[in-house]
Amino acid sequence: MSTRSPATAAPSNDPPEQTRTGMSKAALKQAYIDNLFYIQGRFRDVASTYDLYMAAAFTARDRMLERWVESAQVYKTSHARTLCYLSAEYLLGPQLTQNLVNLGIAKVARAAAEELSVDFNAILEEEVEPGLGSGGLGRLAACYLDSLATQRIPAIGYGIRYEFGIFDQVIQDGWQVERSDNWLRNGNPWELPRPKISFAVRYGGHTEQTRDQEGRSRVRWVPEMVIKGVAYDTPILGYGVRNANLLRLWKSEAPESFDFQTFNVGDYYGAVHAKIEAETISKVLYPNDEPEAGKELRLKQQYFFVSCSMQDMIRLHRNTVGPLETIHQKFVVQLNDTHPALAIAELMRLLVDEQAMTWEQAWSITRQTFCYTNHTLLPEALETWSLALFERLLPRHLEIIYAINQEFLDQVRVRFLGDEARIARMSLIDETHGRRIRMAHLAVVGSRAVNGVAALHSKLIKTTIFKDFHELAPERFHTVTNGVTPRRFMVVSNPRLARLITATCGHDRWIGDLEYLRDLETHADDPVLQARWRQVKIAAKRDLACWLDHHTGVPIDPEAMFDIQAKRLHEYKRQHLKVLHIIRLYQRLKQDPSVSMVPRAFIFGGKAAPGYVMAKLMIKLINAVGEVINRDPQVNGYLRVAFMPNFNVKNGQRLYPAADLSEQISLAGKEASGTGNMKFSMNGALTIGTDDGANIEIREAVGAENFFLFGMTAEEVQRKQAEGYRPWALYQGDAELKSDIDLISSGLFSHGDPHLFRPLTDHLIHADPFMVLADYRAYLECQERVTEAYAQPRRWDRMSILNVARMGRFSSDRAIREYAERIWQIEPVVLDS
Ligand code: F58
Repeated sequence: MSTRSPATAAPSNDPPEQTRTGMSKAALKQAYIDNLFYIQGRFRDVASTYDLYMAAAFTARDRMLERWVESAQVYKTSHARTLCYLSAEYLLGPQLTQNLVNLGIAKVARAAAEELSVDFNAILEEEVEPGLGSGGLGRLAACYLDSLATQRIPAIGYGIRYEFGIFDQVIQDGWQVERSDNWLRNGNPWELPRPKISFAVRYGGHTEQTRDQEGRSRVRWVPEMVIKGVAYDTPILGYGVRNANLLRLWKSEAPESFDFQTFNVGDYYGAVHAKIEAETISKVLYPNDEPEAGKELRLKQQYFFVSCSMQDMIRLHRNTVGPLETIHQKFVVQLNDTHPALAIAELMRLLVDEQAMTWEQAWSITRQTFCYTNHTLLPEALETWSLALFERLLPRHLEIIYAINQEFLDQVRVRFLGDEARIARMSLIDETHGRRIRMAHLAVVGSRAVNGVAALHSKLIKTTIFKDFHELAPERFHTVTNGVTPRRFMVVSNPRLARLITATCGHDRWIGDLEYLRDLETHADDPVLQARWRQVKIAAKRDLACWLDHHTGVPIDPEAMFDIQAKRLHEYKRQHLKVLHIIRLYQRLKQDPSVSMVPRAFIFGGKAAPGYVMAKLMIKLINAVGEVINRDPQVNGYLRVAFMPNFNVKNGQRLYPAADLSEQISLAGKEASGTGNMKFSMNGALTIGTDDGANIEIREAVGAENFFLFGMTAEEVQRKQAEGYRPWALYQGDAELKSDIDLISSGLFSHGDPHLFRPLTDHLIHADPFMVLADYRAYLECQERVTEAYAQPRRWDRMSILNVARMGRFSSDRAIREYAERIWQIEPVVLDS
């Protein structure tokens, strides 16, 4: 391409009005060159990879906008009932391929780019992902956006446009080091700023009692600080439909008036400070899954985005339907965990204080509007806010919460006469840990539906953290097992497998309706399919091995079994149980070098919260064990250990297709659902897992004979803990276990330093809150069964094919249909094509 005129890039037979958004290869080529010229200001021959990426993104976006505008119009004129999904996190991952797939032009766009001598894989590598989430919860929100559009449910996702998303993880000397994620530095082609859609958000100050013109008593909030939230919109396409929904993220800014006011009285530095303070609110995502301790900025963030979102919802309702009394008929608000639960108090404030509605009517509307999903049972992860902090930042909301609480506890009193202990347990205010607001209780009391994210989890919330609430109103409790989108986690991340499935089934209907994967079942024993299945897997393993070699320097044989654990680092997820298994195999080989073993590559990925010392030590341990094993010629023909740095959506997409074995080994009762378990299984990995979260349902779906189950059940865990768990006795009673732990303490993995891993080994031996030692033996035995199965390739292939064939239930499309029918009562809106 040496042309100097962007308009002559390719002869086109399309009518002129089609070339801007046409889908033919010629139209795409023309659009690509036009976008390169008119948006990036570049000719093809001087364009950088980044310019080429941006041109490709804008070419896709132009085509998305057409569907988006059409959807907005149809939703508006049909007065469609709409879902507002409130989530503090959206872990979107790279957008380009996903959008091309959902536009139905992935193949032709690649061909068009290649005809322009663009290396498509290189531009995909150039893409920076919006890491606006830290783990499963944020990624679930992104999967649900995809499925909401695909299921034609009118929806708006509301959240925060963090300037810095989840940190980038680099590994230095085996330790995690955090680097800030400046994902916006080169611009974001997928978003549209909406400077005119902005709302004031207030903080601090005090409240005053006043009277309105009719003499009714009212509350006026006199804030100390006012900032502005500005909307940034990202279109979200459905697959196989024309529907497109909206992700609206709020950025915090200083309102000009505020800024100038201070400036005019001569306080220049004060004005600048106020501006910085305002902008700080949407600056950075909190990566912690550690206990919250007075994180003022985080509370500010939560209020910031729910206030903007509730104000926007009211504005939209006014623009379309009208009377506020019907807002709960137009909108349902789904709270993704408790982080947006303040929306309940904020809607009350807006309706009562600003719209002059009576408390009773406002409460009735609010109670019919919200639904709440719980994602954790871990007591330390349940959000609470200190009353003092809350009062200082949100004095009016505290009054509202008190009023809600009083009314609620009065009901409880009447229902359970004299049961004061119950009142204390159910109160929105925890008086036992220095007066704190229990956000989960606010979410339950203010919602008409509460759900857990897997069957076991939903059962457990009803018998533990929400037992009293369940006794009060059992009909409000539901379960919706999580799901993941097969577009991203199969079609985008594993195109080879997607092609093989389509060829085998004779159709690609499975992409839009994952139950069609069942068509694979009858082929599970077909040797031809099995051979191809194996080729697809080995090709993905080769890709991953190459990437890992390049990024970690650990060479891995693609013929080895790829045994992968990729998820946030946390003691309850028990990466250290996996490490003990590796050490056992290592010791076995060292003691008897003639022992024959199926070669395994142990691959880990995951970030630790920056303040979670034990999780960071676990990363160091994995790398330290890897260092010793990988360079020991006596064992490294059989064992390799690699830690993939910076596990995020993009890197996850390299792992799922390449896994033979998926490690889902949390202590039973602790993992609410898990979604990585689904992603691995959909890509043909077999699972070794505990009786926990969605593992249980995956096992039921794929068949017990196609799943490696081990360890205690949640009930056994509870029983053992009640009886008094003594890890020390287990350590003393199992010679192999003792020698594995002792090897860590010996300093072998720490250049002779016996102290480095002491906090970890001591904690295991003396406390072991997640019962690693109790499941150790069962885990090793189960791994023996894995080895045995892997040594029989045809059996393994059959199991792998059946796993994929039976994963239909774990599509996020199914989950969204369940929410829409059972919880939201929202009908799909079909757009004519
Ligand atoms: C996860 N929670 C659950 N929280 O642990 C997992 O079992 C479940 O599959 C998933 O939600 C989706 O339901 C989770 O990812 C967070 O990331 C929080 C974000 C905010 C800070 C505290 C952790």
